[in-house]
Amino acid sequence: MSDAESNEIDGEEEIDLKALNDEDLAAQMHDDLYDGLADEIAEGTQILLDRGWGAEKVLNDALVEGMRIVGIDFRDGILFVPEVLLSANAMKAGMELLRPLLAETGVEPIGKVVIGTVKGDIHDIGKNLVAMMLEGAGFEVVDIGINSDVDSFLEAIAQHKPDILGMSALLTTTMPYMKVVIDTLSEKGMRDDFIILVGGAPLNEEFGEAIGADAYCRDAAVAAETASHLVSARRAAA
Ligand code: B1M
Repeated sequence: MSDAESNEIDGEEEIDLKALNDEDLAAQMHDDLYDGLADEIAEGTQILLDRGWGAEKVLNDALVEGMRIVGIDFRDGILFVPEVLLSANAMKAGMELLRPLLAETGVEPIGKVVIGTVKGDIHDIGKNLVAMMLEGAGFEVVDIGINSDVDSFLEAIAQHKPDILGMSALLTTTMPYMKVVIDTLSEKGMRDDFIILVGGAPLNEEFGEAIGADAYCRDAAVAAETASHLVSARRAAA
């Protein structure tokens, strides 16, 4: 790295993000996410946008990829909860800048979604991204947050009368709770009142089918596509 790109301040290396080319900047953002540097992530995100990167490219290549690396070291016991919380906070600083771009839509809502992370689970980055992309696809989104139990879902459904119910789970221990919600809806005779979409890193298509969801969505883009497709299909069939 040249002197123009880095300075030594109080023994800490200060990097001029603007002086980096796109590839080095994305790599630097992976490091900054790892180190939980929210200001640097916001700055890097803005620089990439200013250079003409699309919001989805910034999201996937700079932020999600950085979080993937964090996840590996978290799994391997190299990073711990407090450090990963800082990474999550930094990721959110970048996502805040992307939010208006991902959620940009000038049209009337094409449907309503109630979404939440299920009981026992406090991971919300993926859910928040899904909510943003659904908004971008033209849905009105009611986000009921993390650690949501059956009653919270039922309350939100009664209040908002959504077309779609979305559930997120990031832990193998919390994903079975999605079935608890779906079974409760079935018992109450409400299961077919809306489309149910599920997602989260430990899930797969078979799991989605086994618990009686309408679809498993691998990522936020697939969630937005699937939501639009299933809502149109349901309206056409009505
Ligand atoms: Co946690 N954590 N965590 N964690 N954490 C994972 C999930 C883990 C895989 C890490 C690892 O071991 N490699 C592991 C789970 C293992 C397992 O069960 N299979 C794990 C663990 C074990 C834990 C704790 C138990 C650790 C501990 O305390 N010992 C603990 C549990 C807390 C709890 O929930 N009760 C815990 C805590 C935390 C933090 C609080 C520190 C923090 C969360 C902060 C926050 O979310 N605000 C955290 C984080 C950040 C992670 C990792 C590193 C990153 C998750 C993330 O944000 N990914 C994660 C490792 C990993 O996944 N690589 C890990 C980025 C995000 C964009 O992707 O969430 O997958 P993702 O969302 C995607 C798709 O999955 C999909 O679309 C999204 C966008 O494309 N999607 C949906 C998600 N939800 C959807 C819903 C839909 C559709 C699609 O509905 C329609």
